[in-house]
Amino acid sequence: MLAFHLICAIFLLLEETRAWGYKDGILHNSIWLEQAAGVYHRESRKGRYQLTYKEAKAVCKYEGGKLASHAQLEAARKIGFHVCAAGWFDKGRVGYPIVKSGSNCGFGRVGIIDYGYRLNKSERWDVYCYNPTAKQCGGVLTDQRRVIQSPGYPDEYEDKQICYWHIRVRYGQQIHLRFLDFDVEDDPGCLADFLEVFDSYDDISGFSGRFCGDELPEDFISTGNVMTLKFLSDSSVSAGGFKLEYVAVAPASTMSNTTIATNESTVLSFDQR
Ligand SMILES: *[C@@H]1O[C@H](CO)[C@@H](O)[C@H](O)[C@H]1NC(C)=O
Ligand SMILES: *[C@@H]1O[C@H](CO)[C@@H](O)[C@H](O)[C@H]1NC(C)=O
Ligand SMILES: *[C@@H]1O[C@H](CO)[C@@H](O)[C@H](O)[C@H]1NC(C)=O
Ligand SMILES: [Ca+2]
Repeated sequence: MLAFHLICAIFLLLEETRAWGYKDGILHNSIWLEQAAGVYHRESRKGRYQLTYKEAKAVCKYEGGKLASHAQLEAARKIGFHVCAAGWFDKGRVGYPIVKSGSNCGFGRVGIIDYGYRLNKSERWDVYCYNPTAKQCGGVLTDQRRVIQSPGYPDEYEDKQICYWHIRVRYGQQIHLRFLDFDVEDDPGCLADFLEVFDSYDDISGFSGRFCGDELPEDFISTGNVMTLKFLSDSSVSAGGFKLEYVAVAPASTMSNTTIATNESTVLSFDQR
């Protein structure tokens, strides 16, 4: 009976995975590190659904937090924490918080989609941690203009950081990224520490570059209204970090082949928050 339930759960999960896609102009799938009320979502550095219960606990503990409780997850959900990826939370349970009902995530329901107590703690999922004092590292950014910097900047970043910034501007706009300062541990393949840019709302598609060293990367303009930045640092050797800025631009300004300079006149002045 248990095996049957497990097979059903896996089947539904696969169904959901297939159903992820564009809706209302943005990609609705996993949103890493969206943080609300001290609750945040982490996946393994190896990728999605790679953490056993023990590893999940270690991930939260490493950052000074602990597994989120059902009540903490629900409190975060009530203020908009919406993540379409199942993760471990307190007491060996697995689930995820859904705010907007949709057939592509949460089986049309809202609330904590709860897979319940898992007998097999070797199953691999993501994790939901609780740490009200966690430092800002990544997030979902919807402002028209925003400065993004490595954790702790202008101080050196710490080892073992993993940050995702998901940028989403208005439908029809594009995102113009400009680097202001850049210093990340240098190695030939950028295998140690790196910043990656994805022309997409996740880090699965749209890979557009991996950067390390101290050379300022060139400007980047997204094709759509979403972009993802991913920063990883390994377990040794830090550096000064980075600072960059993005600006939402009207598509017309990117139609020529020449790189546009960031110019106030291309910035749409509405929707400033
Ligand atoms: C527990 O889950 C893991 C990972 O899915 C699997 O390899 C293992 O066979 C499962 N163990 C039992 C007893 O079902
Ligand atoms: C723009 O760039 C593309 C690819 O780099 C090139 O094929 C095309 O000729 C360029 N167009 C103009 C107007 O320069
Ligand atoms: C921005 O663009 C406008 C019109 O193209 C131009 O007049 C202005 O000098 C530019 N400003 C900067 C700071 O480049
Ligand atoms: Ca390093």
